[in-house]
Amino acid sequence: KQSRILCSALQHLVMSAEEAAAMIPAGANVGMSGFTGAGYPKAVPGALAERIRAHNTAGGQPFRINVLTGASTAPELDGKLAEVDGIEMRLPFQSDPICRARINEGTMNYADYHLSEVAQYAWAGFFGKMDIAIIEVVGIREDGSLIPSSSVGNNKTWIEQADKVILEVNHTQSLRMEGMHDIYYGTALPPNRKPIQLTEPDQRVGELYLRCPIEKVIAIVETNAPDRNSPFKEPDDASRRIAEHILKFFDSEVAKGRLPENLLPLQSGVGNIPNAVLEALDSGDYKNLTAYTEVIQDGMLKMLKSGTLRMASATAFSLSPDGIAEFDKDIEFYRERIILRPQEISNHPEIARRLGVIATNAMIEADIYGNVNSTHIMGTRMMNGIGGSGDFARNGYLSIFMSPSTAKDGKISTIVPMVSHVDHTEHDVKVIVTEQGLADLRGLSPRQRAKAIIENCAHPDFKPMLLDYFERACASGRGMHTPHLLQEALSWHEQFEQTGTMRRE
Ligand code: 0RQ
Repeated sequence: KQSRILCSALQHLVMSAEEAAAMIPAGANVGMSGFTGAGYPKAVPGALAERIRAHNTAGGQPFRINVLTGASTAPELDGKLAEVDGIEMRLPFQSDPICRARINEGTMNYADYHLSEVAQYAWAGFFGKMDIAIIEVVGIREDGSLIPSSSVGNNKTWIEQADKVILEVNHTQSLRMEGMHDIYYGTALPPNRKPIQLTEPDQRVGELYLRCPIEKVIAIVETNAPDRNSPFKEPDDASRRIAEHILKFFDSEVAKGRLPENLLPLQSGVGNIPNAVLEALDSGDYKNLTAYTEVIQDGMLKMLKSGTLRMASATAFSLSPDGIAEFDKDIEFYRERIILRPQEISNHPEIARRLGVIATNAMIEADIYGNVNSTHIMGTRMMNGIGGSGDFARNGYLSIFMSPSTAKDGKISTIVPMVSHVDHTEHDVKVIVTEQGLADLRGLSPRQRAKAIIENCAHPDFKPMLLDYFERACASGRGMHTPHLLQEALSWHEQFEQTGTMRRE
């Protein structure tokens, strides 16, 4: 096995995951690497979970830590720590089923933040002192600097803020990723903040490696495990139709001269619908597109290979097993075309606004006025989190939200009178798309938006109910800017909770 720990001053710190986990005290604030199942520590969190389990079985004060990451991780991290009830506070994003259950049963605190904002809040001390950073890397260089792994996330900030650093050197991650990263060291808190000189998506403004003071490192654990990677489903009919509506919309925006022929930098959320949109773009005539996004999915690799996409900037990969195999096979090709940055830069409002990003994200539900819920099932139960969707929706040039028009076998309408939770307000949402059609909300008043959304996006089974609600709300004559029947506005959700369906037979 080739040594990946070239810094001689650090070599004596190699130890087992159990020995490293023993250095993490109860109550610690722990900043971990990891973003959408990429580049998270694979061994120490599990060893820590075992230690917590043993401690809690023996009784006494419960052993819990606060877990801060880039975004979602994997069963080896979130799953294992949540299973032993080892997490007091989790932020800023998760998608793990056990974590989700803990959050929704009220035994884990969860703070759901815009992903671009986490680093500055950490510097400002909003989360308390950072005790330990646990960071997966590909290798440690002679001078102690670190070759980042398959995600950058908040790693720069965690290393800077933490008193102590535990490194996981993962031999499964390819050393040939060296050179893909761009770690920007120019950020500061107000009033010392300066413009970020990034005016094109493919510009480099930072350094190839993570700086890490040698004296902070307390342990190094060598691992050999792949990133979590779930296979993509083939796009279903609804996703395909959503993608077709979006493509037609792009074509018409280009024809009207409102978008350039190679569009504007794309941000694409994770999941099957955003992936279907990428596939549709790839099968169309577009060439030389760019992406300024958070996550590189399989669809983007294919687009880079076909030339549809010229380059992609992100903070992490989120690939299927096939996607990883393809990436490994041809890293030299992808290294020329992909830049991985800290999430404060990949999701930076200043840059999303300057570049004019086209944001395409999935949603849980939208209301007739264009407010969007991305996070809460029936207004109370956390699904994943807002992630980066707000960073891009608020600041992008176009913000597009997408969902099938119904959920749960048609029992739920995803277009409702009033959203049961708001993540993206009517002021941030420009376009809503379902398999039924696309509503372009730009330049419309709330009542005009309601007509466009009901007409174009609602499922035919729910359209008459929505029209009836809207017409009666207008007839009430109370507030004609955004007419509502307040007693009834959330009655669809309430009925679902009571009966298991929003339908009225
Ligand atoms: O339930 O899991 O029980 O089958 O919600 O829905 O349709 O499979 O869609 O996986 O793409 O997730 C918005 C959650 C969509 C995701 C959301 C139920 C549905 C299913 C999942 P089951 P689908 P997806 C970039 C940007 C916020 C973060 C973001 C998300 C489950 O896209 O987390 O955008 N977005 N980040 O049945 C009740 C409804 C429902 C519903 C769907 N109206 N009511 N249940 N479901 N609509 C990435 C990062 O930020 C890192």
